[in-house]
Formats: sequence, C-alpha cells, structure tokens
Amino acid sequence: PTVIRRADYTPPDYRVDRIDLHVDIRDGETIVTATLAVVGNPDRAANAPLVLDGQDQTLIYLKMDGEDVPPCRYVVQPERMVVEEVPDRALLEIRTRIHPEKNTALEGLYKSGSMYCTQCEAEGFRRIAYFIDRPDNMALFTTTIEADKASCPVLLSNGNPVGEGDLPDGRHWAKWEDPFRKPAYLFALVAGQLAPVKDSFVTASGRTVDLRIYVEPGNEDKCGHAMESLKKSMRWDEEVFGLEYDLDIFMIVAVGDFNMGAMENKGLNVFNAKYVLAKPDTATDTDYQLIEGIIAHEYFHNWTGNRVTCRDWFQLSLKEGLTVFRDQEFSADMNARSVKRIQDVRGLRAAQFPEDAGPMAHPVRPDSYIEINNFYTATVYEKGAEVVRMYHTLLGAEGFRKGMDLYFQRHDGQAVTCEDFCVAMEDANGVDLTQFRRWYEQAGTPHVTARGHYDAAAKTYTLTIEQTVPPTPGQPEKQPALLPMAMGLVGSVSKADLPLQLDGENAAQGTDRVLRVTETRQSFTFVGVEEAPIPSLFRGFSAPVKLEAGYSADDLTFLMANDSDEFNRWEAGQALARRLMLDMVAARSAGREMAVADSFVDAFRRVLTDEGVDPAFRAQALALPSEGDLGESMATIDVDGIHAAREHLRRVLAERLKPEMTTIYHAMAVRGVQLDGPAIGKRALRNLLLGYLAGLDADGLALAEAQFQSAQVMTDSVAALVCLGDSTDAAGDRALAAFHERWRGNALVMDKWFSIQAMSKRPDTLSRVKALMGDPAFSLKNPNKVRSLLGAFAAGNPTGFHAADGAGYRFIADQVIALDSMNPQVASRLFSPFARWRRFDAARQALLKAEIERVLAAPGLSKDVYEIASKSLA
Ligand code: B3K
Ligand code: ZN
Repeated sequence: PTVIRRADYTPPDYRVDRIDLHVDIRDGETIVTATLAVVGNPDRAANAPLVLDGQDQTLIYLKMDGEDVPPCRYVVQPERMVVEEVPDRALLEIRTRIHPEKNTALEGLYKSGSMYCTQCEAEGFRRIAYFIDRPDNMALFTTTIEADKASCPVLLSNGNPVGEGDLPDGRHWAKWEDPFRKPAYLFALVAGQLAPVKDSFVTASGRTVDLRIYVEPGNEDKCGHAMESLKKSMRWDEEVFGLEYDLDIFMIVAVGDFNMGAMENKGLNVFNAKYVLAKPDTATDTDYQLIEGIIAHEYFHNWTGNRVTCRDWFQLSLKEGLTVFRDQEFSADMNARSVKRIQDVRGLRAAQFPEDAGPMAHPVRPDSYIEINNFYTATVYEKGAEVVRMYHTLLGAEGFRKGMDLYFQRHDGQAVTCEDFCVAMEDANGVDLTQFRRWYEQAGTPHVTARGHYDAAAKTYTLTIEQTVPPTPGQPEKQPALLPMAMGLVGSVSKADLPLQLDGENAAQGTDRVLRVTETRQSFTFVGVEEAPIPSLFRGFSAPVKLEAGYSADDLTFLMANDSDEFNRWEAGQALARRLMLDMVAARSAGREMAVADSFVDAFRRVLTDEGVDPAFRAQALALPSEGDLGESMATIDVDGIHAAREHLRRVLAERLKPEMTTIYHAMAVRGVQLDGPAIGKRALRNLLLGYLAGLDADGLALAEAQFQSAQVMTDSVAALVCLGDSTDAAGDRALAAFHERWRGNALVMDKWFSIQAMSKRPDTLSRVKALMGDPAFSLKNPNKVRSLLGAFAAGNPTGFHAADGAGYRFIADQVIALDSMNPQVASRLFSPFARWRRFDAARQALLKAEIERVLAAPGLSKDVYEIASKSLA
C-alpha cells in the first residue's frame, strides 16, 4: 500500500466547480448521473490529464460537452478514471451503477435496514460518483433523488429543498440545492421511511430555521433531548462565538448502522441512533450527556469544518481539535465545569496517552498515513482539543475570540491549514507563537518534573521545572514544548492561595496565574512568600503533560483538602490512589502482602462524608484510577497484579467504610424520574458506592438486586446490572435474563446488555462472549454490536482480553479477520488494542505478536488493518 505524505501536497490540476447529481435508487441497483463543471488550474502542466477518484462503480457512459468521449481518451482503473485532453473548462456527464445493498463497509451509499444513507468522510464520495474527492475541492452541489414512493417516502440531501414531484410507476423525486460550497466529504443523501420530529429556532438576526430530526417511525418520543441539545448549541454558538446558522433548514437523521458517532454533512447531519434517541427508561445519564455533546459537536462543525474546511487530511485536527474544544466548552457551560474537565482528562489519559506512547504515535498534524480513516484518533481529536485549549489559556477568552473572528474573516469559504489557524491567533493578538507550533509537529506526551525549594529566611520559593518529550516512531529527538502552566501556591499554614510575585516584578499578580514554560529546564522564583507553600501546578490540566511533582503522600492529602482548584483537588486524590495501588502491585509481585495505609482510608472517608461537596464531584474523586491508567505508569504492564491490587483496595475501602457508604447510598436516592444536574450527581455517587458495596458481600449484592428491581431510570438499572453481572451468584443470571426479556426489542438497550457481559469480571466471560455472538440480537455487520460486545471485551476487559493462555487474543484476532472483509474501518478499531503488545510481559508479548502476524498474513487484508498491524511490528 502507498504511503501518503503531508510534504507531498500539491494543488490540484483541475477542480470541480459545480456538480449536479441525479441519484436513481432502484431495487438492487442505483444509477448515478453526475454532471461536473470542471475547471483547469492555469498552473497545470500542459497535457496534465483530469484524474477523477472513483471506486466500486460501474461506468455506463462518459460524455464531455455533450459528446461521448472516445475510449482512447480515458482509462478506468480500480480507484480512478483518467481523462486526457480536457480543456480549461468542460462539462462532464458520467453515469455509473452502484450497489448500496451490497455495501457492508458502510462508506459511500449503503443501506441501514430499509433506509438508504451515506457516509462520505473521509473518502466515501468516490464510491458514489467519480469526482475530485479531496477536501480542497469545494464545489456547489445540487442533488436530485428518485426512488419508489412507498418504500422511500422521505428523500433528503444537503442544503435547501427546491422541488419535488411524482413520477410514473409509483416513483417520485426531490431536488436539493446547497448554496454553500463544500468538499465532497460533506455530501449526504438519505432515502427511506422516516418520521420527522419538528421544531424551529430563531437566530440572533431573526431568521427562522426549521429543525427536523428524522427517525424510524415509533421513535419520535425519544428525540426531545436531542432537539433541546440542538437548540442550546445554536444559541451557545451565537452567544460565545457570534456564529449563526446559515441555511433555512437543519436536519438530523438517526441510523442504526453507522461506523462512528455522527457526521456533520452540511445541513443534514447523519447520526448513529445511539447519539440521538433517549428516554429516561432507555438511556443512561451518560448517554444523555453524550447526546448533548455530540449534537453540539456536529452542529458546531457547520462553522469549524464546513464553512472553513481542511486543505488536506493532514489538517484534520484543524476542524476536529477545534470542534472538540468547542463542544467541551459548551458542555462545561451547560453542566458542572470541573466535573466535565475531569471526565475529559480521564478520557485523554485512557485513550490518548497510551496512543502517544505506542507504535501508532503521531503528531496532532500527522506527517504520513496509509489509510486516513486510521487517523481519526484520540490524538487528532482530544489532544488536538488540548492544543486549542492552550491557545485559549495563553491568550485568554477575549484574545481567543479575536483570533477566531479573524480566522473566519480571512478564511470563510476556504480549505485551510492548522498553520492558518495559528497565524490568525497570532495576528489577532500581536503575539509570536513560533514555539507553540511544536504541538502540531511533535508526537509524544511531554514528561514534566517539578521541584520546589522554600527559603524561609529570604521568603522566596523557587520552582524548577524540567520537561522532556519522549521519542516516538520517526521522531527520535524532540525540542521543548511551550507549556502554559496555570498554577498557585497554597500556604501550608493558612491553607489559602498565596499572592504570586515573581522575582523582578514590583507587585504580586493575583494568586492564580499562567506561567509560560519554554525551556528544557527552567526556574521561577517567587518573592514575598510568607509561609512554606505546596505548589498546585497545571491547574485545570492546563497542558497535556505527565507531571511528577515530587509530592509526599501528606502533600497530596493536603492538596485534596485545600487546593482552590477543584480539578487539582481531584488530581491529588488520583495521584494518591495511583501511588498506593502501584505500591501494592510491587508488593504483590515481590510476594509481600498488599497493604493499605490507614491514612488513605481516612482521606477517602473525608471526601465521602463531606456534605459540603457536590455529589457529582465526590463521585469523581472516589472513583479509583482505572486499570488502564495504572498500566500506563508501569514499565511493563502487570495485568494480573493491577487487577488484584485494584480489587483488593476496593474491598478494603468497602470493608472499612461499609456503614458510611451504606448510609450515603441511601441518602443519595433520587425520587422518581429526574434528569437535572443535581439528580445526575446523586445517582453518580450512589451508583459508585453500590459498586463498592456489591463487590464486598451479600448485603451489597442484595442492594444491587433491590435497585435493579425498583429502578425507574436506565442509569440505575444499568449500574445495578453491572454489579450483578460481575458476580457468579445466581442473582446475576436472573437479572441478565430479566433485562433481556424486557429489552430484547430495543437494539440500543441490547447493546448495554452485551457490553455489561463483555466487561464482566466473571472468570468465564470469554466463553460467554462467544456464546453471545450467537444471540439473535448480535450481528457482525452492525458496528454498534461489534463495539458493544467485541470492542468492550478487547478494550474494556483487561483481564479477559489478556488472559495468560492467549485465548482472548486468539478470539479477537479471529473476529478482526472475519470482519475485515466486510467492514475494514470497524475491523481496524477492534484490532487497535493489539498495537500495544510491547507493553506487556514476555509471554504475553509472544502471544500478541503471533496474533498480529497471523492477522497480517490474512489474504486480502485491508489497508486499514494492514497499517496498524505493520506499524505495530515495526
Ligand atoms: N467528522 C466525523 C468523523 C468521520 C470519520 C471518518 N472515518 C464526525 C465528527 O468528528 O464529527
Ligand atoms: Zn468532528
């Protein structure tokens, strides 16, 4: 397979200025007629042919300016069509045949149930029509869809509806026109039996926009939350960024078969049904929050992604990092800000840090790829969002807004680069961000160490910061990054933030400020420091680094109680728990007893019983770092040791704090169905405690069973089922059977049933997962099912997947091979946990490596899986 490199970018020889699409959907085949107004680039070489991307299409005819093109002037290859002697301006008419019903890759035009829908990002449009399928080709689109009226009464595409009518033989048509130029990856088409949920929104300038959510008939009652989220997003973008919606109609379609979460097609977002449909009895609080965030994300893309798009796919983070940052800020404004930040950092540590430390590590703006779909990664998205957040931290909210305004003023309607974004931020603020650009260039998570020294006589405090960026594939040497470090000094006696005056300044500048760390080693001396401080560093996680600050356990306990920054109070607790558990792992492997210090139990008790603290925050503070998080801190991941230590600590905490936990469990009960923030927070704390208690003894398990039986909302039902599903007690199977009986008609709820069993701590989980593949609700063709059963097992069940005999590896590798021929994108995701094989002990390394080699040898392997497998072994 060919490697595509960022450095090789060249402007296209031709561009398609306009495309008129006619899509004739018939049973068993679809006929696409595309009329392309092609314009030559004056700088192109003489005789440069027109190269159109296209695959899995059968050409019916090709005409240029009304004439058939003679066969000697064009060739059709598996992935393109090359046409010679194309003048500066030409009108091409290309008719092809495609087969959406055979499309299992779910890229291009495909069928989900009886509905036709599309997914074009990144390179799916070339499966629908021959085109210059690259994001810097921004064209004007009109789309006419023709289909059977009874089976496809609803016909949708981008832009505004401009006509419709009936045809002979029970067929009908609809025409859509998109007034905004766009790349082909934003094209969408939907045809099927769909029910609309309608609403409207009046923009800041007074225009009324029709809002529609299209769902399978019967699901209309599950769209309320998505619709509210959409309206909130539209208002928020006006208020925070001055950005208004620009068409007369905004549509969302929910589909059951979808490779990812959702897609921001212009005016016609297509969503995985999982991120649209919700009712309290079918969706958890987490589902509600995800729906709010993803609806916002796709809506926000209308400006950051669609109006201003990417020049090439290496610039993906230009739209994704920025849009994730925007959705994170939106959710923070709608809910509790620090809890949202904690959740986002947990996610970053769980997915991005490991990626940055593995064979697939790549910069936020990658330098090369084999298959672009493999680069929709936590690095491009979540680390990319951290990079955008750092501009915000460095420039302040106002400076950031100025930069955004300039970015839109300069680049509306263009396909641009990460560099253009950075320059807009610089120019709008009159700053030089040269060093900051390294965040786009260098892969790897910076390691930062901090050491402080207090001179009581001189009343000075010197903080020395050192940073190194570790080597990553292709990047052996790194330069220091520019780290915005939000920080404070907490007085060890006063327990309050101290005034911050750097040596050389004539007055203190507040008690919380952002320092710029730019060197490999750098010291900051504060003067007038009246008492010995404990430093609170990278408040709010102001830079995506791994920090080692040399804290004692006492320091961490102190910060847990006294840091004015809520995020760092949480962080201190996590650091304390991580340290304790890593000590336990070491003890276990040395054949010693795993000891839990009383001081830890006390610190835990204080947080647990502090009624002054919001339950949502307490739930975050009392959730121990995950097994994956602990593994990240070890040179060789001790899968069994980590699991044993974490489970042991959970038991000890439950044993020692059973009375307090039980009391608070009951006190946090929420009456009836309430979905507001405080109710969500109470449920989060209550269900966290249920987890501790149910893992301890029969009393706890009885609580879980009682909760399962009386639950009024899905959050409580699922939380109880997780506890029951972990136990080998008959109560577990009873509850799973009851849940199945009640929900087997609801595909999205069945996904939860699959996941819970796939992530169960039961020793027989693998054989149960294998058996579940035979359940009528399971299908390898449906990405949600693959993710909820197989993905949950591979990525969310460390002891199951990493079973010492290699059975977990073998099983997942078999499924990757089976899936790859149907859906390479989903297969590649499922395969990605194998990439970390070098992080485990020698025996597991050998087993993992053998499976990677077996996958690599599979006949007809996709580029997607090939790229991950070959890079893993490199
Ligand atoms: N832009 C899409 C992701 C497309 C993934 C293609 N493999 C959704 C989003 O980020 O909003
Ligand atoms: Zn996105």
